[in-house]
Amino acid sequence: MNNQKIAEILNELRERKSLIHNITNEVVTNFTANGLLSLGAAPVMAHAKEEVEDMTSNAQALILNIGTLDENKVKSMVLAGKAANEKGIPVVFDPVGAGATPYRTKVARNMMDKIAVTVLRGNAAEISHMIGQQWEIRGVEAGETGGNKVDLAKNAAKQFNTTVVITGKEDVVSNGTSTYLVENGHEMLSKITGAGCLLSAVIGAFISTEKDLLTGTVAALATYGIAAERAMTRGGEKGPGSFQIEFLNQLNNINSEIIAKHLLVKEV
Ligand code: ATP
Ligand code: TZP
Ligand code: MG
Ligand code: MG
Repeated sequence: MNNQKIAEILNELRERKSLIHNITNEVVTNFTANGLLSLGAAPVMAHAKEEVEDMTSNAQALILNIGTLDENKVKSMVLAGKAANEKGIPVVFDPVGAGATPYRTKVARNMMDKIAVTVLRGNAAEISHMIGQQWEIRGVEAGETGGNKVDLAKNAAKQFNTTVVITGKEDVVSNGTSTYLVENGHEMLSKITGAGCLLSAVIGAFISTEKDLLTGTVAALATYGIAAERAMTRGGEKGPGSFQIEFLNQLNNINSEIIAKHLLVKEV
């Protein structure tokens, strides 16, 4: 993975101002929209069953996030997901809290049956519960790591026949055959709500312009992590409140020179 390629994808999504349709949770809606705008994409939030298919059809990526789920939202997600599949629009699925309750786990697994998900992104606990393992989860947060994240990502990618991202201190991306580790990021991201949810939307923005899913996904993770590192030396170190604001600034400011200096990606 080279920094030139990452910069190219970022420039293209900015030029194109990719429209990202989010059906997401009530906690992170505003932060996700602001994060996508800062990066250079165009967010839209819409979840009414009467309009989701039309909205998705006009978008360059669809993000499905079950953070605050209910039956209506789940129905809308399936409708939108099917519309995206028909039109060849990439779908990112964030199974927030899978494993925390049986309902969430069931909905998350059903989603993988009903929709062709392009990229599945979660913390290690969520992904483990999706494939029948039970790593510790507390609400929407992963507990202590319950095993090898590289193996977990590979297994999930094979089982679902898709690209899987597991985030945490290091991020793992696997399609079951090739696997990458992205070491950019900062633990302050775990002190603000929605860091994972916004990342899922950012992955959608990157794969809206890059058809090679491993490349697009790794590019998204590295860009996001480097923006967080930069935020921590420009005011974010004061605490989570300042960090959240400065992180948005750095998603806006990040460019090819900054990426070239800080990129930490390896194939494993
Ligand atoms: P959780 O609720 O368990 O925190 P999440 O859905 O919020 O899960 P994270 O795993 O926190 O998602 O990942 C969101 C972003 O935060 C990713 O870019 C990840 O690399 C980064 N991140 C999380 N924890 C750390 C850490 N300890 N060090 C560096 N980066 C981190
Ligand atoms: N509760 C339901 S959804 C949500 C919370 C706290 C936000 C989760 O965001 P993230 O990105 O997984 O930390
Ligand atoms: Mg987090
Ligand atoms: Mg999450």
